[in-house]
Amino acid sequence: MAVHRSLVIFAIVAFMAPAITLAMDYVMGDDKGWSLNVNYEDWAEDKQFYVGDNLLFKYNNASHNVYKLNGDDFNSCTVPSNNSLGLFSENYRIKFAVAGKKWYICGVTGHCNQGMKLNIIVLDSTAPAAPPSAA
Ligand SMILES: *[C@@H]1O[C@H](CO)[C@@H](O)[C@H](O)[C@H]1NC(C)=O
Ligand SMILES: *[C@@H]1O[C@H](CO)[C@@H](O)[C@H](O)[C@H]1NC(C)=O
Ligand SMILES: [Cu+2]
Repeated sequence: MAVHRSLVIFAIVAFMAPAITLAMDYVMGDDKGWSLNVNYEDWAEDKQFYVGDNLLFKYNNASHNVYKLNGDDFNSCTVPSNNSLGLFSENYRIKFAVAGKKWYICGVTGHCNQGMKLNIIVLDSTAPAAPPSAA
């Protein structure tokens, strides 16, 4: 029956659509980079991050750095004492490997409290999209 055939095709397209989404490259703060006086909550607000996407931190490493934290340390702006958790190279590119919440701050004294912090949720790109509403 024709109806069934078109439903099947629609279902296949809906199923495959997320899989063909291309990985995105994001630059933290766009042309402002990773620095003071940028609102990273605003920057992230209209973006949806997926596994496989890249996030590039561009900064002068004489002035800034990047630490990936857990949620508690993020909320209190606690810089880990373990230096090996920090990223100190300029132009640091992070590729999201697993879905979930991610927390990043600058570990220079006071910078996290002044807004150098980003809290995002990375979604699994292979998860099925929301079911289409019945036509
Ligand atoms: C510091 O972090 C690294 C990477 O997670 C880990 O391998 C190492 O054991 C940690 N060192 C201390 C003293 O916690
Ligand atoms: C700053 O970044 C450069 C280039 O990535 C690197 O060679 C240098 O060691 C870094 N400096 C510090 C203080 O980590
Ligand atoms: Cu900083």
